[in-house]
Amino acid sequence: MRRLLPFLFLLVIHSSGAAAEDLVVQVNPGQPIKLTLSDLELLPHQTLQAKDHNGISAAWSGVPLYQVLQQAGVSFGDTLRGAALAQYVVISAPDGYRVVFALPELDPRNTDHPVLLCDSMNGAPLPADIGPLRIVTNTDKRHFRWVRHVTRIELRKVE
Ligand SMILES: Nc1nc2c(c(=O)[nH]1)N[C@H]1C(S)=C(S)[C@@H](COP(=O)(O)O)O[C@H]1N2
Ligand SMILES: [Mo]
Repeated sequence: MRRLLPFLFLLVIHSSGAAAEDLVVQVNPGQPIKLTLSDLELLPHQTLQAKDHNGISAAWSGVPLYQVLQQAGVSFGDTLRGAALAQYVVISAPDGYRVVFALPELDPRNTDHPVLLCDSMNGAPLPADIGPLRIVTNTDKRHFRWVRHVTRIELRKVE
């Protein structure tokens, strides 16, 4: 136990310092940026009514993904054409689950259905089994892109 103690101590320091609720946004090439839940709270939110995998309808509120990406320097609008259309966003969670959205799917000039990085449901923070951040969208009939526990958002280019 005496040998273990320093490791346990480090573990505690690590988990408090690393801030599990941090979201990393990586736009390649470039330095990743970190957004805390409070950073996200300050960004513009939208709310949509959507049924979850169990068929239960709720008001999901969050930051549209394109606005999260804008924070990391990605521009939408007239520049989203040509080669820029071959970009995609990888959303990851700590359980290894990953899904992809093509950049044009997120462009508000292209679609009326936002993909939200949700931080609340029915006016309350997301429960621990799905949050603190979850993707919610009405674009899909299936729920496979409703990623729970989102910790990483990465923009990549098709090579
Ligand atoms: N992190 C993570 N998110 C995930 C999954 C997963 O395995 N890991 N499964 C997806 C699939 S396939 C479905 S159908 C829904 C299930 O949503 P629920 O948690 O509300 O039942 O979550 C999606 N989000
Ligand atoms: Mo699923």
